[in-house]
Amino acid sequence: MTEPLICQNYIDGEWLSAASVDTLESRNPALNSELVATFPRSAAIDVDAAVAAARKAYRTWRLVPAPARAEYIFRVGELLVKYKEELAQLMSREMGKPLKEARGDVQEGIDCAFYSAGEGRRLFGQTTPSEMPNKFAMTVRMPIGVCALITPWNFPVAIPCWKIMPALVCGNTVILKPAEDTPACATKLIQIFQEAGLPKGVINLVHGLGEEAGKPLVEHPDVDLVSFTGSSETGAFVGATCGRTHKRVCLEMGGKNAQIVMEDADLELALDGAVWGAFGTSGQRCTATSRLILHRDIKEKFTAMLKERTSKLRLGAGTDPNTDVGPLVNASQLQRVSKYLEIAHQEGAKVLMGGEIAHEEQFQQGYFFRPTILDVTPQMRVAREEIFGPVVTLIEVNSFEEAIAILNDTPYGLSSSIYTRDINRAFVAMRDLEAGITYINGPTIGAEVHLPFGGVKQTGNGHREAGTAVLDVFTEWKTVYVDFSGSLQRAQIDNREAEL
Ligand code: UN1
Repeated sequence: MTEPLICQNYIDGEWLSAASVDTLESRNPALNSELVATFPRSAAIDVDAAVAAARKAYRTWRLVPAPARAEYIFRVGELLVKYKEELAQLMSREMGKPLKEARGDVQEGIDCAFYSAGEGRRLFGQTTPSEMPNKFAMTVRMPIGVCALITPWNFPVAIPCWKIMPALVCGNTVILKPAEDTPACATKLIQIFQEAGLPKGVINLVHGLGEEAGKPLVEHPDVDLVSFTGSSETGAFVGATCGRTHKRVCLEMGGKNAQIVMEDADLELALDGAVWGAFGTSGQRCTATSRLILHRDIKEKFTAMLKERTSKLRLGAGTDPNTDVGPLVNASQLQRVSKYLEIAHQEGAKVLMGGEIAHEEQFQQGYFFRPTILDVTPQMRVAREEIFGPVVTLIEVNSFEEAIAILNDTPYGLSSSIYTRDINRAFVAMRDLEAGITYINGPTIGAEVHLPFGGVKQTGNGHREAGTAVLDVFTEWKTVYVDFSGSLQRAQIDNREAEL
């Protein structure tokens, strides 16, 4: 067994314990006896130190030319390539996702590094004519300042990279508060930024619990921006706090994503998509397929195909190369999923497969829930609320129009998908599905880093991560006028004098 990692905070270029001597534990969700790491139980006093370091570093970092800032991120990308396997193994042990997916998670970080690094030589603004003679007008992107980045455990490398990399290229300094389930992944990631040679204070790491470390960070008066990915409940607190204190805030929260399968779809293809979308990462993705909206003509056949395929999925530890579906991340997630199954029973949903904790000997030390298929009606809570586990609900519809209406009948709007061979339906779906992302003949998961990522309705607050859209999160526009006429020119007035 590998020795547990002793994680520390990283503040002003130093690895430090928290002010409190208390530490917390990160354990393998497939094998609870295995301690993966211990990490500091930070509090407001540690957050203060990190914010002060980030504030100090901001004064000089914002003046480093953007292409030079970006070169550090390029180096991080190269180091992520070097440490990819090590990080993937650690991730699999720490939060349970199968190795193949863990490698994909790190790869998303690598992609983000090389993409963000290129942005250092773009960060385009606009030039536009002035209405006055001998006057020049342009816009430039300015950094915001000190950014608090609060990240979840389900993509413990990719999501921090999505936030840290563009934030730094844009000239901000950051404090990362990672999820308490994945402190080891966060520590290893920040070590990589350190190895890339980032100046001290530009990137800081504060471990701990949401209540004790996350909350003071969000409330801190010297934090200018908060970027948060996680639950809708915590997001509501973050949004309200930032609203009250006039901080910029980017929120990525819940989803209840659906895949439509029409009667003209390639059913084998739709099946591949459904299984990957519903059970990849044990359904613990914001983008996971939680509802399958099936046309009545194919429902019976498709359900039989789905049951057959799902029954072959191998449940196991993420580190076992034969595993298809790993454990849930912790006991409370297991409890949450079990609770939803109780609700499903009470509401009269039909359990077509799974529906229970896996009790066999080899699963006893982990948080394993069997891949589950529920036949439901659209009003049931399991068809409306985010479960975040390996549970997919089947909803029958009579028409294309009904399929669209049911898909949209949710407060969330992150990802959506339709399988059809009808080009007209595909285009109507692209227009009418209320979601930040729509896939045609592909599953609801699989976002790429150079395109905007985010949701409509209650999934987010109008911002997008990734792509060039993320620059609008991490910069403010500055409008610059240069008057080279040598005299006072009054806009809207002096150029209208002749009209009198
Ligand atoms: C998330 O679950 O928050 O599209 C991120 C996907 C991944 C990212 C998911 N590339 O599923």
